[in-house]
Amino acid sequence: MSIPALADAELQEVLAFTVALARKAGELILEGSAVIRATGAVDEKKNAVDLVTEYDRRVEELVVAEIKARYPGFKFIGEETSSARAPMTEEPTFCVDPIDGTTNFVHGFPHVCISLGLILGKRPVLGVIYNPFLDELYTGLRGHGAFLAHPATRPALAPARLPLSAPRPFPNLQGALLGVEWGSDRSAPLMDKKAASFTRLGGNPAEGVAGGKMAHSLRSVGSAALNYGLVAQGGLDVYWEIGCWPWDICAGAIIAQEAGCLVAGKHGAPLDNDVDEEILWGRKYIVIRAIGDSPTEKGVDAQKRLVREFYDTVEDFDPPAPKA
Ligand code: LIP
Repeated sequence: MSIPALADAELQEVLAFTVALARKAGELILEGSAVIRATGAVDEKKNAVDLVTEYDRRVEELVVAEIKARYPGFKFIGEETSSARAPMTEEPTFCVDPIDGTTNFVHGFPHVCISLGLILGKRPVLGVIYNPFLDELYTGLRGHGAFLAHPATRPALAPARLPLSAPRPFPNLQGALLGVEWGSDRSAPLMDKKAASFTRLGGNPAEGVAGGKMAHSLRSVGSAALNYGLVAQGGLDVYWEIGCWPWDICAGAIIAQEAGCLVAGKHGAPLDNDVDEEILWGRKYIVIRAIGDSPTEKGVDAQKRLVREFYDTVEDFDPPAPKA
């Protein structure tokens, strides 16, 4: 994959800027949380579970203004302002979800973050995810690793490199902890496919679930970006979702790659860990944690085998096209 040069020092500077911006946005998200829960001021986008608040828009406005002031030449893709897919260019492009986990935000469920990714040469190269409720700051920079820090509550603690512990073996899906989401597409055909997928991932084949993998459990955190962070740190083994957008996953993808994860798109697509434009806009996402080499299988081969096994277990479906 060819990525146009942006000097390393420049990227480090962009990372420092992006971290500061994420923390500033985090303050606005915290302020907004109290206001939204007091006023109940929530709007619907495509349906009654696809939510947006005044603070999604205000955080995006803050982010756009700060990026324009500091990097006027950079392009921008954002959840609240980029309704249509524009062709990607080779230029540095911020890809931002101002509040990922809006449903959690509205309910006061504290798994909410801002997700800021930088795309260069049509690939994510830098990612910052910040959950201000739990003070979790995930960062990743191409070639420099991924880290988790707690800047407000534990400022003296050095950021921890991801994954947080040496990659454990991962022989099969049985025994895995899997991140899945219900998403906001709720038609009967899609709900049937999601429910059937979850049943097979968790179900016991010895007790009648045909094709059941009997994973340890399934988790729905409610934020794609935080799911990537959790797989990068090794807390989740796999995260899979259909229906998200580039701004949900861009920052998470580079953080996960830098933590040794395999990041991929739709069923049957190449498993070469190249997060290109097709994957970014493909709306079908899977990421699997780092796996150490075993005497019989290299970690990267185990990742590919398990992604194939996962995709053979779940149902594929196409998310509905957004309303014009
Ligand atoms: C959310 C995702 C979540 C998904 C939701 C939604 P939002 O993003 O991160 O994983 O299940 O449908 O897309 O809308 O909170 O920015």
